[in-house]
Amino acid sequence: PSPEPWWKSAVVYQIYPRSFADSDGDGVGDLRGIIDRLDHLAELGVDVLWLSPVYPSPQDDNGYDISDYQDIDPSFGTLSDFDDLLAAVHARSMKLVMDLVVNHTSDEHPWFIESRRGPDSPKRDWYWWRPAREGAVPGTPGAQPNNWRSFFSGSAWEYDEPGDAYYLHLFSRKQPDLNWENPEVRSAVHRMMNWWLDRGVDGFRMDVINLISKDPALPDRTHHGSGPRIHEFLQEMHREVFAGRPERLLTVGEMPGVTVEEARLFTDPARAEVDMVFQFEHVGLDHGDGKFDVRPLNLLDLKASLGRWQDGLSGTGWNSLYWNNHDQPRVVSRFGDDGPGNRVRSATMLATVLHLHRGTPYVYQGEELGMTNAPFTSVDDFRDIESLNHYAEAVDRGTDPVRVLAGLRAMGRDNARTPMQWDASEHAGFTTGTPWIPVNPNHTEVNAQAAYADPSSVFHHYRRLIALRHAEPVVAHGDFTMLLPDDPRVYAYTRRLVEADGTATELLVLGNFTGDTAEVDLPDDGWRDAVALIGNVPDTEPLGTTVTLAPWEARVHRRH
Ligand code: ISL
Repeated sequence: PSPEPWWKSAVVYQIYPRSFADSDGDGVGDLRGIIDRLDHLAELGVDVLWLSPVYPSPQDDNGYDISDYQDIDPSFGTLSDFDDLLAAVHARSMKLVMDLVVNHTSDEHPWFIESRRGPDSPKRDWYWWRPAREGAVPGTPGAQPNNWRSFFSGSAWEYDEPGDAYYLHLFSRKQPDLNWENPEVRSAVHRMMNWWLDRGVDGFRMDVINLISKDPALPDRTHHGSGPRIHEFLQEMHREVFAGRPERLLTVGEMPGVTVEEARLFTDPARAEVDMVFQFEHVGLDHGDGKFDVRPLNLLDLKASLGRWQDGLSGTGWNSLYWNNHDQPRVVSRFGDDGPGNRVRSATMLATVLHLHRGTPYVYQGEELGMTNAPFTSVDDFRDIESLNHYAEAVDRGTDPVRVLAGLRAMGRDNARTPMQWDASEHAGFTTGTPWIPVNPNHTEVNAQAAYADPSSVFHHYRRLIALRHAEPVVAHGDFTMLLPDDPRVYAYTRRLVEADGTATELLVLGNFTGDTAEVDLPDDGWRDAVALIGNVPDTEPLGTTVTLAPWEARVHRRH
């Protein structure tokens, strides 16, 4: 049998370069800043860095609108800085994964500038151009080619007068969608990917990759999802880019709306599509009816959802595990308690419960410090295009601005985008200039320097979790069994691996998702002598058949 791929026992760390570390005082993080902070990541023990986009971009969507795929934006540095970063990462035995944003380009990309010239442009068909609806006056309300809505509010169609046609943009109007039906588009993307891999990068995180295939008839509908040729496109990409390479790379496809049944197909190694996907089910459980509407998380829903993904991909596919990224609110504020009394305890409980699942964990910058949501007070505090567009549209529709703001405060993407909190100094050690978005005032307490000095900090807990994955094969490779699916307070499961010599190793993972003491009955009394491997409460009682968990307590025990 072929050996397990390395990324099954790896932990990935996501860097949002804008907000990580600024080396030149312009208030925006950069590549040199990352190089200066690599010790932090090596100390944490992560195996892979994923960089959010650093390519030239008008920054309409913080770099997810790319105007040149094969260079570095001057605000982040140069290609030679990039090569230095890559060498420094490799010198520490870490890997580097790039963000691949190819559902759309910037409207300032030369491909789109050319395409926009008119119907005779040789690149006209590289994007989705369509006339107004039959009988409608172009450019007037309701004349759009179909009813598709942009993820960033409003119609997904923008009327372009020079060519008297609309172009499709599932995100901002500065992010026109590429037409993957056109084979020239696909081979241009493959060439670009090969260029980065030849440069030495170790894989790609693929932005909204399930959206690249669209039904060419573009029928009216309410949801965007995977189109009819998605599997074909990914298999072709695998052949053209990954198959011929001697080294094993990492690919993870971000796929809004993907179901576990689809994910099983996407991640089945025999189909050669992607190694794993980012699914959205578990981060949608606390959404209300409208965008950014919040409702409290029901733990039973979370267990049912993550448990279904564990079962659904077992034996065939592979899960990615995440609480946070640059699009999601901070998990300690969302599913934990970010007040001073419980912040560390709940952040470490959440980390433990996530990292002990079967799959590859992703840590988003600042998560390892227990960074919290930002105390935004007015709409002027937000920078994110999705948040600003939504606010304008909702208020325009007559929604109470106070209510819209409350939603943004809880769910808005800028919560995750405030600068990394390195120390207690004025701008948290992020920059000597004025940060592009203010640092969270709690950086005076919540920061890396303070965390290093405190053995019970969130940082050291993440470090121990990552070390545990590297040391204990059952963490990466064991089977998963959910326990107590109907307990509304405690998340409980086991992992089990039969080693080559026939001995079985089993882990028991318990996490109290409440601020109250919680008691649970274990399914058997064979955990009595189980070794405590990691936990977030000192001097706990040994396990009996009944366990009493302190508020937000997490523990992991091992037996043979
Ligand atoms: O963010 C969302 C809703 O709040 C998702 O529905 C959406 O699918 C997600 O934003 C997609 O994310 C990726 O592509 C976007 C970019 O803005 C995000 O930052 C990126 O992660 C467009 O490139």
